Amino acid sequence: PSETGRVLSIQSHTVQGYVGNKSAVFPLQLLGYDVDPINSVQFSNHTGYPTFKGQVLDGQQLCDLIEGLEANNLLYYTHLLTGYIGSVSFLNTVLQVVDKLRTINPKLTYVCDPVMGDEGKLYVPPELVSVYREKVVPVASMLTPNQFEAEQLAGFKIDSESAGLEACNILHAAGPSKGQPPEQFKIVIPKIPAYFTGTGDLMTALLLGWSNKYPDHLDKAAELAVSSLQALLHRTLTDYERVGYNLQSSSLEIRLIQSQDDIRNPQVNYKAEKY
Ligand code: PLP
Ligand code: PXL
Repeated sequence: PSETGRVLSIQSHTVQGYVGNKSAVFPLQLLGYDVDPINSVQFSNHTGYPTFKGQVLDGQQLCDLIEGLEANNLLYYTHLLTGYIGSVSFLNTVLQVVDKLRTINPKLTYVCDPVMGDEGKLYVPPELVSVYREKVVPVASMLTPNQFEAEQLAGFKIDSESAGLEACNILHAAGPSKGQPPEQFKIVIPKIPAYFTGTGDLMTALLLGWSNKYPDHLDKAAELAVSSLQALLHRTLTDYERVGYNLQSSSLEIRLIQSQDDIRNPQVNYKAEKY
């Protein structure tokens, strides 16, 4: 494995529970990264609860933080990681941050989770979709869309495995390393009959962490990330079941801290099959 890095992570903060930076920072630190979190919001809890309270950072406030770092020569990062972004103006500011970080480190890896929605529904303003498609996809080094998000970005319905592969080809060709031949593989994961929050944020962080350690073996990196995540999901499920919780009644808070050994040293139980 090669050297670890310095990650700027622009994501949500929740006081209670694990989404956004609360899901991403600790695992990246466990994998040996220096992580500098910018909290794009600070909420009491995630938005899946009946209510939440808190503050939202605007694009100017993000610029202020970046300027402060720049003024002290503290803007050297190997990786930028972004997750849920709630407005076009904030996303446009993030795009300026990508440019600025790349003037300081042209090799900066931008890992983008293009959070837009799930199960056929958008949960961000619809104007964000074209910004992700037209401006973010071309500059992102790694994208982690779910099926719905891949459909939004590729522009067609994914109703088969071959349509999924085609969407990946289209997104890859629109990205910054279009010259490289895309490598495709799949990992089969049994569906767990429960809802979790923060898992996508954790998955993207783990993919960043492991793909940087094994840059020429994305299949191995994905096996490690998926294996950690599945171990954590099974622990979460078991813990809730032990106290007799109704798994369908709301989404489960992931057992992140309790899963630190599975993050540091995952046992690979899920293997990638090459196409
Ligand atoms: N990736 C994997 C392998 C998962 O198991 C999960 C959820 O459990 C996710 C990603 C999260 O998906 P989403 O981004 O749709 O929340
Ligand atoms: O996991 C994505 C996410 C990010 N940020 C906030 C959230 C959620 C999911 O609920 O509430 C504030």
